[in-house]
Amino acid sequence: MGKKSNPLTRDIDRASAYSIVKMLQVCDSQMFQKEAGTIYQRLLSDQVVKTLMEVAKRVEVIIKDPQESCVVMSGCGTSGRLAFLISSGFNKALSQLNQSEVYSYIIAGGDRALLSSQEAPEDDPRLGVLNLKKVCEGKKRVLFIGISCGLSAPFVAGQLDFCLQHPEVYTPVLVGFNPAHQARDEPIQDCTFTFHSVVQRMQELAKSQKAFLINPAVGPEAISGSSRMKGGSATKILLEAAFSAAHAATSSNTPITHNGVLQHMMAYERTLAVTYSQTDGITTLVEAAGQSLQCSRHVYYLGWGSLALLGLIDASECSPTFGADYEDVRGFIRGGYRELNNNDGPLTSLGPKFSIAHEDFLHLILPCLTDKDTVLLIYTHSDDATEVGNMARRVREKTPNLHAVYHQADGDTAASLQQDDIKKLCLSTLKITWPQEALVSGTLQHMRELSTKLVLNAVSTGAHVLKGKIYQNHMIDLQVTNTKLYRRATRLLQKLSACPEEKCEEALLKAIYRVDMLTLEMTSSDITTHTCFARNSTKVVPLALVILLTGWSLVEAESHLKQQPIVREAVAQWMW
Ligand code: S6P
Repeated sequence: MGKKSNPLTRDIDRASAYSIVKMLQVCDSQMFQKEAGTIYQRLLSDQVVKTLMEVAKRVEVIIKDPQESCVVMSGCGTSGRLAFLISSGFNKALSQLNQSEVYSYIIAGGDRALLSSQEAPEDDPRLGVLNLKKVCEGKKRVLFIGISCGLSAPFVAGQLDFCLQHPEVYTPVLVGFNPAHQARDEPIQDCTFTFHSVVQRMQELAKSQKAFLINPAVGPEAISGSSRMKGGSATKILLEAAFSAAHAATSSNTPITHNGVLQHMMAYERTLAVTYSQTDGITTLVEAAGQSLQCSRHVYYLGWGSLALLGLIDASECSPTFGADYEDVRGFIRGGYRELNNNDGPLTSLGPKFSIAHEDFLHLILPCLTDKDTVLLIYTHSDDATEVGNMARRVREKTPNLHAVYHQADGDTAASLQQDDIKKLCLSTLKITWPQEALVSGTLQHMRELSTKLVLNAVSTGAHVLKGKIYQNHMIDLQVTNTKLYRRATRLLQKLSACPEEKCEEALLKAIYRVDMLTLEMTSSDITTHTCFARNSTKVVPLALVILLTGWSLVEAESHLKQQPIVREAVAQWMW
């Protein structure tokens, strides 16, 4: 998944909002493509389902012995955010049954990374191990689930290596979306292992079920490397299928079966169909958000319950993915940190981007809201409709550019009366109706969450594409703040300029250090030093590309880029 660009979206940068949504639909449906014709496992492959069953059995044992054991999920960026979302949901489900919570999450960079981009800790395997030891203190049995979509994060590799060294306590599971042989083989500073070598050791142990690998192919991302999209969705699908089976086994004595796990996963396939059957509604949202971003205004997600979390997550990903400012797309959750219930509690003191409650929106944002901003209400029929209505009215006083994403259960007429009032206040309402059977099978929440994720990913991706942030299907203005991103930037420069690797890296360094002549100190520093320095530089990759294509000096390149900040146009102009 990591390095390939998806041929389906090669021209996404020049597509209309409607075509963008259609392309995303085709990309997402690749997740459920069957194995035929490929040698790689897919999401619904027998082997994947079998492994999920084994993992579910381990989780079942842990739920029955919560004092001495736990399930830990860990990842960087989106993978860590998904670890948080999933652990929150399943812990809540356990509490509702008066059972002890068994799930914990680790996100590289700590809780601040749930809401902001912290790319550097991804490179630190030791930090991963420290975090893991802390979470597992006193536990005798730990099911560790490391999530790295590209099988690449050193933070996770360190944790898996630690588990492999302590098999008496830890059983490692790896979730990712690359074939094992494509795991990253780049040396990790001060370590004897690479991600690839860890995967090889796990493959050996997997034969005796002492380790588990869950790595189906899901097809390349619509925007190259944007694993927040399919990577995140597939992570959610796989882990929820396994945990749901474990919960059903403990609470209602339903045995963990192949068919049970498969059926749960297929409910997500239906989720895609239900969601994308609303292409027109999603297109309207993409257009509205695109227009807001195009005129440097903002998009706000106001959500209730766990769906609000998906808004927070989607918004926080815009800055690392599109080089956006945190104010461009923002999420707010009813109940703020109380509802979030994260490890470290309220993070408000860390700065304005950590204000996430609806009250914060009312105090900080509402007074300056204009009709160029787009506001999205995200809620379900079980949320307090009076409250949603009040919020809608407050927003409506400032702007008509208010939209709703509303999930209702089939045949739920009681809720629809109040819903009508809200609908009248909104410019558009994306109404997603779920069949009653989803209510019964307990998959409703998971389906609504995935559906919301797909819609919001489409809105923020589509809006940034319309803003001109993408070239073909590559994000050019990516941050270069860890080794993965540094390598990606170099590859991208090679691809777009056709210059040799060495020259591309040289241009990249010039743009990072903002000089025309690199000093020996700069060229002899390691990648970590470069990526640390790059934290304070902007437009690094576009600048490097302009330098490569035109031979201009840094100052010249900077001034041209200022005149034409839309990277798509800028690049097109220099390339032909
Ligand atoms: C990707 C996102 C990143 C990744 C992170 C972890 O859209 O912006 O933050 O989630 O780099 O990647 P991986 O491959 O280890 O899951």
